[in-house]
Amino acid sequence: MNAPLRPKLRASACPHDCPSTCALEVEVLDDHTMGRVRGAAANSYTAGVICAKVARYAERVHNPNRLTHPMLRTGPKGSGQFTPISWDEALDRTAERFLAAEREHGAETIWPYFYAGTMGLVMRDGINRLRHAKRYSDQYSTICTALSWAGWLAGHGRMTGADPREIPESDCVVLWGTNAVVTQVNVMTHAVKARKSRGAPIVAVDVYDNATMQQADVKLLVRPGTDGALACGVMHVLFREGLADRAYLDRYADDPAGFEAHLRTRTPEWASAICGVPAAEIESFARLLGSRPRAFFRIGYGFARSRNGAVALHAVSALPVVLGSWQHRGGGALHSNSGMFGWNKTLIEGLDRRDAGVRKLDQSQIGAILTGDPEALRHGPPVTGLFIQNTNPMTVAPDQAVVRRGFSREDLFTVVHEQVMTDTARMADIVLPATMFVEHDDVYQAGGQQHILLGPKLIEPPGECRSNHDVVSALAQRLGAEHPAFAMTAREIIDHTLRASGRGTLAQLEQDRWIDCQQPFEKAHYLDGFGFPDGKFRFRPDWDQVPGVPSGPRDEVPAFPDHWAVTEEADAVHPFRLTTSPARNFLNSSFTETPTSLVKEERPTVLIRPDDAAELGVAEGDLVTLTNPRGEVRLHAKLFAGLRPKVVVAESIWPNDSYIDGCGINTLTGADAPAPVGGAAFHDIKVHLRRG
Ligand SMILES: Nc1nc2c(c(=O)[nH]1)N[C@H]1C(S)=C(S)[C@@H](COP(=O)(O)OP(=O)(O)OC[C@H]3O[C@@H](n4cnc5c(=O)[nH]c(N)nc54)[C@H](O)[C@@H]3O)O[C@H]1N2
Ligand SMILES: Nc1nc2c(c(=O)[nH]1)N[C@H]1C(S)=C(S)[C@@H](COP(=O)(O)OP(=O)(O)OC[C@H]3O[C@@H](n4cnc5c(=O)[nH]c(N)nc54)[C@H](O)[C@@H]3O)O[C@H]1N2
Ligand code: SF4
Ligand SMILES: [Mo]
Repeated sequence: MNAPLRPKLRASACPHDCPSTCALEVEVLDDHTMGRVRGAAANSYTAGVICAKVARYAERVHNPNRLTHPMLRTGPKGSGQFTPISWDEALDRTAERFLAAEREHGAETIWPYFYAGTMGLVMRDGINRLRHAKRYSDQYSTICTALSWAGWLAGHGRMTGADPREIPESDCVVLWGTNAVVTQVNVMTHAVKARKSRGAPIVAVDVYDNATMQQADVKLLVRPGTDGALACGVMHVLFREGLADRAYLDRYADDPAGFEAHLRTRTPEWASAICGVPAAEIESFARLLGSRPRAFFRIGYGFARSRNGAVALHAVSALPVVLGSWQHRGGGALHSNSGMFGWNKTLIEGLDRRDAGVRKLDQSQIGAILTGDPEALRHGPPVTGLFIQNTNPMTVAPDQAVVRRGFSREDLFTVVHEQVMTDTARMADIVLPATMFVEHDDVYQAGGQQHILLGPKLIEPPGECRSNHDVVSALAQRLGAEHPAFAMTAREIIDHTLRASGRGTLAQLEQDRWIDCQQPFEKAHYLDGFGFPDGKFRFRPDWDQVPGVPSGPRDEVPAFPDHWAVTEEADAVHPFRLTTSPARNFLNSSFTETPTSLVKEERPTVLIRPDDAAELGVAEGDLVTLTNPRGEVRLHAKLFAGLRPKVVVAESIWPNDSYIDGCGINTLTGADAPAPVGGAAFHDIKVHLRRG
């Protein structure tokens, strides 16, 4: 059991969609007011460190822009004209419209749409209970993890990895395609310990010299979408120079000889021509790894957000296998631990009411779906009712011009349950005010570490805000949806779920603050075998076995790790490649409403190399227009040398009206579903660039 906190400091967990899932200590000033937030020093992963944006969370909770009352649209869609109404009226109107739509088109015409604005299991996933009880259209969640998880599962067969608390025991820490300083700061806490105590170098692989690269000892700057080539070039050298662990491979991999033969033509020169990293740097990185097989690969999401992302992630995740890194404490890899927890979510999600015959619509294709694309609608009825919680698709979803057209449809009835007036809430017919994490009870599970944490209600919400669970339950009652959990409190659901999952009780968790679910070393390091019947890592995966809805021609996916040339390449008209990497002071589109984050991020910008800028006649601070077949975005130039030629980076997702013409960065991203199981290729974009 952990020591009790000082008075006024209460235990909580960060609810945001961040791999760190920090254990928090929140200062409670009175029943309605919170103060500072700190990281829990006693939690072995958080270790007292959290990001600056959550440390100042009071700014978000006590924000004058919070939504506090239900509202009805009075002006045209998107006009922002609303009038306050009562909860009863808001819920009655919603139920009336949804029931009428269901009578006309069938239940699949309603699409509950959600994502991970809160990672609390009850508040995030409870919407699925309403969905299943009503047989509303299902959601295939592709916007974040589909590409990378497919790549990991293809090789490992299980979504777990090495304990990140082993990083300090590592001889080399590789941060591949994750801007950890910005997106999951705790990784750095542990990585820096390895550097201090063992002289372990930190290696960063990214497309620009970001905050993490700037702290790294070895920087590998790649062109976007070419990580498969870099990984293969490195593995070629490992085999060629006898640095591959052949004894380990014979025991733990499916076809090391076939893979070695395949790599024979993947020389550092071949890789360099594709990824832009000089061949000499590829060779020395390979030798560094070969001399330090106790290497920890923290494999991020960023480099998988390309049309070849699943194959690239599989290729990178093959590296610690070739090195035999998994055999060592402090070695191996972590992408996500989300397969570790063994939850029984029947009650939360109403899985006992699920009808597998109901159509599943691709979250990332919300634009095509709302504009009536028959393929995207799986040849079913149009979507005429949307109920949205925890996500802001008008800003974050790809192919924004199409998304906007969809939301503008007069015959679409949209209900958005939100904390603040987002671009999506502005398109709603009814807006409902939501609680924030300190105002409701929930339980959280980490992705980038191994704890289950409790986030209890600490203060009263402002105005008439209600939690997701309360709103889902109130709607269920009016819609005739039946399930025992609609009549339970969030606390009862948490207690029941913990028990059903073999994780104790709510009372116990309340006392202990968190549960460390780390698997034993042998299992976490796959020393008892990878997640396939023969226990072997797959260099040659069977993509048909990877869970998810198939998309694209799977038979065209390369047999072995490789550079798969299906990215959106630059061409004569669009000579630049763009990535839309995350901003330090925002979290996706969250925190774009907090004053300090806004001041720190200043305004939407695009990073351009000085020589590229000079060629275009662009100077620091100039307005530039980025164009591609999907649309046009105008923002300001920032000259930045740490990029490969003809690569530009637009950090952060601002609200759409922060851009000169009101078109946000996702106007440029594509919503086509990459093979093998879909996903969103947010960093795989060709653009034309001009001054003005
Ligand atoms: N401050 C902050 N924190 C966040 C978020 C945020 O928006 N802001 N978002 C949260 C969410 S939802 C998630 S899923 C995680 C994601 O966190 P990460 O795993 O870090 O993934 P990304 O944010 O997509 O991108 C990480 C890095 O990948 C780089 N990248 C892009 N394309 C390529 C490529 O082709 N190759 C290589 N090697 N690198 C590439 C980007 O430039 C960026 O620096 O972070 C979470 N944490
Ligand atoms: N260009 C570009 N686009 C991207 C990305 C990128 O790297 N580049 N990253 C993508 C990724 S990885 C992701 S995960 C998505 C994320 O995109 P979103 O899922 O839309 O995440 P956020 O922008 O943080 O928006 C979450 C919303 O949920 C609301 N919210 C939070 N808690 C609650 C709650 O308890 N109840 C209710 N009702 N609402 C709540 C917040 O106020 C916020 O407006 O964006 C994707 N979009
Ligand atoms: S680092 Fe991530 S989990 Fe930790 S407080 Fe910040 S947003 Fe939350
Ligand atoms: Mo994400």
